[in-house]
Amino acid sequence: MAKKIADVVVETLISAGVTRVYGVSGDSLNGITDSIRSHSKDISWIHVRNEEAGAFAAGAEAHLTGKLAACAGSCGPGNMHLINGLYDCHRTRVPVLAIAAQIPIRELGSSYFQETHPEIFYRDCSSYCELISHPDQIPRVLEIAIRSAISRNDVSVIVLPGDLALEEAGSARGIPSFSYERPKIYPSSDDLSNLSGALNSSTKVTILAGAGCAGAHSQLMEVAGVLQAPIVHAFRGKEFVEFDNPYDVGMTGLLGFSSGYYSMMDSDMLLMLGTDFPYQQFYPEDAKIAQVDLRGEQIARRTKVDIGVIADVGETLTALKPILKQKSDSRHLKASLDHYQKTRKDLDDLATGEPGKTPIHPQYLTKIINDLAAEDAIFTFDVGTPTIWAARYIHMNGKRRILGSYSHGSMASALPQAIGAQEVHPDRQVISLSGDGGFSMLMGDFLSLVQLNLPVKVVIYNNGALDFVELEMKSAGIVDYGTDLKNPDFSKLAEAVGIAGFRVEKPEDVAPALTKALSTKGPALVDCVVNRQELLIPPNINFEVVKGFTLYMIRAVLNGEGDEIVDLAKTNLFR
Ligand SMILES: Cc1cc2nc3c(=O)[nH]c(=O)nc-3n(C[C@H](O)[C@H](O)[C@H](O)COP(=O)(O)OP(=O)(O)OC[C@H]3O[C@@H](n4cnc5c(N)ncnc54)[C@H](O)[C@@H]3O)c2cc1C
Ligand SMILES: Cc1ncc(C[n+]2csc(CCOP(=O)(O)OP(=O)(O)O)c2C)c(N)n1
Ligand SMILES: [Mg+2]
Repeated sequence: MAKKIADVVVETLISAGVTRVYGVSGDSLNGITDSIRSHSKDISWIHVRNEEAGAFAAGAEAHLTGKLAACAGSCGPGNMHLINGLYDCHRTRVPVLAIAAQIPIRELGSSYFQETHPEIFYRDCSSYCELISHPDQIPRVLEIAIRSAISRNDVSVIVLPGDLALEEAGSARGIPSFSYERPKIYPSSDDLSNLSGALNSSTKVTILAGAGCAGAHSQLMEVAGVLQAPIVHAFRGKEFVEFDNPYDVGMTGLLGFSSGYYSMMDSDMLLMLGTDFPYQQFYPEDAKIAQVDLRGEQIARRTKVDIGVIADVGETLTALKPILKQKSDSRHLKASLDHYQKTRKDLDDLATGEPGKTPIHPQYLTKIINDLAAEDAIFTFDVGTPTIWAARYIHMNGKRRILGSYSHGSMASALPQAIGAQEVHPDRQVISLSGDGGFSMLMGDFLSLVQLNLPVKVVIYNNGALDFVELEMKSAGIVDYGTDLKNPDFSKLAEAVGIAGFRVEKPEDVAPALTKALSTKGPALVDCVVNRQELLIPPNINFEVVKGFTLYMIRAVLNGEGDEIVDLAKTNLFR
């Protein structure tokens, strides 16, 4: 007997190495979920409470493994919930296949109950998105979707009418097999000689290293040594660049370190390696700029580029090293490192907590999390102020991982990404750094920790506000409005759903509560009441400066001090 289309879909997913599909079931998905049930030796249905969480979880899985992950939603509203998570996967460029179930095929075009057109609205957040309208398209269209997701590191969507999924597959094609082997992309000899010539004739080289440096740590250190170049990282590069790095001068950007900013601005040549750091105003205007990226379309996207090299970072650095001249002048490197040390110390000085002295500073909370977390912990962080604290106080060591909604910038990613991370790594410590706004946004999936038996540790930065937005409002010179959060005691909420809960209101309780939470066998939640007004806008950054644009448009670094923002446009280098 011929197989049902749903079975061919599920067997093709298994063949691509997919072991889980995250989603919420529904009539139009019955064929798929039933087939997953009957293939339960090889693949599981991960029942989340909101499809959006499923898409974020699949994205986290793909980020950590580099392999295809999958999520699904039923027709209409069901798959529509996937969209925000899928945008995140698309922007972060991780391979995810989404199955958007569709209403019965013969009803299409009649404004039938729950009718939507996912093949239209998912087009913008995927590189392949097709409606299956004939049994013969399976497995061919699915194979194309999977190959597209894997080779482009992107989202693919198949829109599958529920009735079609139950029909017999018509195609004689067998179940395809897939490979995760990638070609190596080497720089051309002309590009290499241009690049080495420019680097050899520059005296103050700074490297801006991003996520494209994954797997090239040793080559990066060697080349930085030859060039005597400080290394600034873009946030998504943090986990691959920051550790064991004697050239580290921190991150640049609004949430970065002024040392990172100055090191780039004071260079006469900037070497961008595997980065798409998005903020134009943080790039130097006078320096020569070279950019190495696997994808040609990325070159010069953020700043003018003098030398663009389309190649793999690791291969480029390996080929470059023998033709670079060892630099003897290390003044630029030393000045950058000295500045970094000072910035680092200033930030560390803020991460203190004295017994009996409230409020609890979020910096202190994060430092303690960092100190107590496992050597190979996986951290996820919410967009909002937890992003700042994660960037500054969670240290990478080559074994730890850190995930966030880096490019899409969505709230509420931390908990669902933690779900995906814990599914892939059941034995590793997974810690979600959640905002109180972010946590409550997708709070339904807190219940999934119990249902899926996932020992995720959730830490809530409970500042009673959409704090980051307050900061943005103040910087734009408008009165903060609509940012209050009337929160429950989240630890009691945790206890009510069967999760160990700890409430922390005093600095002296931070470490003991975290110690208990981290050693809890199952999931745990720490609700920590932290200071709301940690970052203030100084008088010189006001409406006149920002003119209604976002905080991200100004050339400023949040330094967390009394003056809270370093307005870099007005400050002398290395003052
Ligand atoms: C609230 C908020 C605030 C933020 N503030 C900051 C900030 O202050 N500073 C900051 O840095 N970021 C900040 N970010 C993150 C920022 O938006 C970007 O996502 C981040 O800077 C991008 O990091 P990246 O360049 O390392 O990674 P990506 O954007 O992923 O870029 C990686 C690049 O490397 C290329 N690549 C991949 N593999 C290879 C390879 N093997 N060889 C060559 N090229 C390769 C890719 O094609 C891509 O172009 C913030 C995010 C949020 C949510
Ligand atoms: C889905 C979504 N909605 C709104 C925003 C705008 N936004 C950015 S940060 C933020 C506040 C986050 O609040 P919370 O999670 O409590 O973190 P806090 O900044 O208070 O620490 C908001 C509303 C967003 N980025 N994503
Ligand atoms: Mg908050």
